[in-house]
Amino acid sequence: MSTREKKAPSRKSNIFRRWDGKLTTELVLEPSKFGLGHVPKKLTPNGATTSVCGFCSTGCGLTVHLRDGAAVNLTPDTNYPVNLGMACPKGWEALTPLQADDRATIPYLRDASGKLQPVEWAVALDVFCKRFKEIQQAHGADSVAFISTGQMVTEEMALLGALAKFGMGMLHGDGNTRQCMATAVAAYKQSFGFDAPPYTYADFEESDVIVLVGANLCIAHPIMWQRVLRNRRNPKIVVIDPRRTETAMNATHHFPILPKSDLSFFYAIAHVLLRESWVDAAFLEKSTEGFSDFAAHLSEFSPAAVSELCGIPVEGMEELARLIHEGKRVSFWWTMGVNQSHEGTRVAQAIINLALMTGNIGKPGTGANSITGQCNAMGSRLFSNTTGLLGGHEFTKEEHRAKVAGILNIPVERIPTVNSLAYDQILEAVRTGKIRGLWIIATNTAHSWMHQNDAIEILGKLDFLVVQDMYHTTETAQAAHLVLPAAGWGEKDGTFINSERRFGLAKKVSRAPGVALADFNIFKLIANHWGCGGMFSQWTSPEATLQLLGRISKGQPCDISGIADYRMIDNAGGIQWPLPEGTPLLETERRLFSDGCFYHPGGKAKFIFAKSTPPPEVPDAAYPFILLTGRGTSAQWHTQTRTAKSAVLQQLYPKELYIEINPADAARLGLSSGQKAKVTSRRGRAEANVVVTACVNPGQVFLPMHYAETNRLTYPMVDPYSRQPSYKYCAVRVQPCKK
Ligand SMILES: Nc1nc2c(c(=O)[nH]1)N[C@H]1C(S)=C(S)[C@@H](COP(=O)(O)OP(=O)(O)OC[C@H]3O[C@@H](n4cnc5c(=O)[nH]c(N)nc54)[C@H](O)[C@@H]3O)O[C@H]1N2
Ligand SMILES: Nc1nc2c(c(=O)[nH]1)N[C@H]1C(S)=C(S)[C@@H](COP(=O)(O)OP(=O)(O)OC[C@H]3O[C@@H](n4cnc5c(=O)[nH]c(N)nc54)[C@H](O)[C@@H]3O)O[C@H]1N2
Ligand code: SF4
Ligand SMILES: [Mo]
Repeated sequence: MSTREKKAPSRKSNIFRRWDGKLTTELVLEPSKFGLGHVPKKLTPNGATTSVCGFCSTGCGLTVHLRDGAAVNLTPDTNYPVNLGMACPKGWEALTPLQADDRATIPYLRDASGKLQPVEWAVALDVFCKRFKEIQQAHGADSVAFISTGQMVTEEMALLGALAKFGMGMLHGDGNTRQCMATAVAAYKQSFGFDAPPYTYADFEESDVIVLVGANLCIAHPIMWQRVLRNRRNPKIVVIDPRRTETAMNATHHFPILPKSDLSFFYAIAHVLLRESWVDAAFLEKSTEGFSDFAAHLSEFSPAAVSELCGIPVEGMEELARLIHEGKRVSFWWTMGVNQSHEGTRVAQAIINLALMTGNIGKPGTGANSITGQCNAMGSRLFSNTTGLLGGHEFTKEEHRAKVAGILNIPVERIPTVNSLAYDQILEAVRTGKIRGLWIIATNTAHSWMHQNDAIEILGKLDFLVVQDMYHTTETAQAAHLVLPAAGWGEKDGTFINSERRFGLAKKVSRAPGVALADFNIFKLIANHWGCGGMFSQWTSPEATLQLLGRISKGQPCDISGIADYRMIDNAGGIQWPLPEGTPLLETERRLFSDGCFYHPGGKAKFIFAKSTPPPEVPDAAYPFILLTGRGTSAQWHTQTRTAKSAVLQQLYPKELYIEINPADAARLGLSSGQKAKVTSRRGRAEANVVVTACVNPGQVFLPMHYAETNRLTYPMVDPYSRQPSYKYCAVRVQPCKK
């Protein structure tokens, strides 16, 4: 290279038209000089780098356009195998929430008068360690616990879990993934022997019959829905959802099942398949066990016997069974309509059973497929050290503890031998005074937990509550004694694992405001301050951490020891687990179980089933409606700490809480659209704007979860196997508000 070439400016200007039509100038930069992150930025010719979205579990690839090394805007990545150039409104607007005025830019400590006051990091770290240590000394190591998230990068959640449990001696830590994916985890573990969603997104395109259960893809996973639309096989699209959702409107078949009647409904479908001998006997024999018991269980679930309970005519159930039989490739997908239920684990397994008995698994366009929620719910399930030991291991297995301790080079006694309490049990232990210190990271309990008034009261009992968040204004941060300011998506490096088990790389493309730090760095600082920093000497960077996790995962179903480094993930367009060391990465899309072998000893999947039980609170004369809750629009994310900060997104959703109610009910109550209604449950009340719509059936109403009021009403109950809350069923009363 000549001197002239070397000195030639490394920038080139270009004019780009943004998605909103505005023109913008992009500059091509040398990433090593101006790059903000530790990751070498894969430069595209126009001065941009790649990343993956930090909202939902679809895990879309984004092209982030840079100026002076920092993000100026973004566009969907046209080469990424997940989204193929598409993104939903949240993805397009992902950079905007980083600029919000209420970012936590410095730690805050509650002063004697009860006000949160800004303090230096040194003070925050001192108080953090002193208060938690005092509590542990007075009440035992397990009197302090943590609640983590599915929204940090894998490396951060792993470091948090290791620091809290191995370093600080906590026994109990759970995550908001409990609210979301715990049911799928429990169902897969019991049925397949490991928590393993088997599919790849290509299965949406390769199915003849796509069965969506309690999943509103058009709103919650819009880009997965785009993958459905790319299906060229003219598929039957079946939606099983009490509401006529946007997805149901676009389906070929909609079964508006009565809420929480799924278990009997799916047993009836299985009953018909068995009655007609529409089963895959060879697959049952080779790859499953327990089918004959299941077959006996099905005898009482004829369509006629359950039709009334499910609100679906006999012919409807017969038709669905026929569709499943006639479809060469049938895929079953479920989301929160199933997971959030008092008997969700068994419902998920009823769906799994349908795939098993018809041999619809391990082949293109098939599968019993749980769709995840948050960008890194899968990371939380396998690598957060909360419900399971790092890398899909078990705390209760001596050989697992020894293996992990050996690789981490820590004394094996530092690893707890018992499982954590679940989220609801941690809160219960706070209520009874057993847990007195709580560290909440990247979740907004005071808004998103069920029976909110009670949850807030419980948080108020804590001797010391630390909240680590991007914003100091969240409902939970407002209840904290100490707020630690965290960098968010786009301000740090690391990996997310999407719904189809794909590791994607998120990069630092923007500086965190003030003295906010990446969660990874906060955890490292705390480790040093606590006095256990030496245990984490191998955890030098997020990338080194992923390599460490790769070594830990060796030999597990989620083995990722073949992922060499971040560059490999970036260049490959993401990498699905498993990828054991030495395995060549030949394809961009892979599914599990193509050999018909599952993870139980013996390799067989199990048929698991149970009697159905009614939910604990059902409508009565005083509270005559069933309250359903869920996602409202594709522009709103959960408790709205991020999406409420974008003026563009604000145009796309109603500002205030609204309630959807059927025209017949509205007429009876004298309610019309635009009016305000009072919604009351035995636990709380809310005011909502009335939306009269036939999309909800008579006797049911729907409230979106994005408004804080909704969870004042919800009933505190969990599935017994997964301990996941059942957010989608309780009894409420609806009345016009007095003018
Ligand atoms: N825009 C947007 N997208 C998101 C999110 C977001 O906040 N905003 N969150 C992400 C997360 S974390 C998650 S977990 C997913 C959730 O994604 P989804 O589960 O698709 O969303 P929900 O609206 O919670 O629930 C889905 C449907 O379940 C139905 N349902 C309720 N009760 C029952 C029942 O008893 N049986 C059946 N069969 N269906 C029932 C509801 O009517 C609802 O339409 O979305 C992810 N994507
Ligand atoms: N009624 C009802 N309630 C529900 C549901 C429902 O369907 N109905 N769905 C449930 C489900 S599936 C879910 S997943 C939960 C979600 O519930 P939450 O997890 O409470 O919701 P989020 O608003 O996503 O909260 C994430 C928090 O993390 C912060 N954050 C984001 N990125 C980072 C980061 O990198 N570092 C740090 N430290 N903080 C960060 C955000 O500012 C925000 O405060 O809600 C559950 N609640
Ligand atoms: S679909 Fe999910 S991952 Fe894709 S852009 Fe939207 S929020 Fe991000
Ligand atoms: Mo979720």
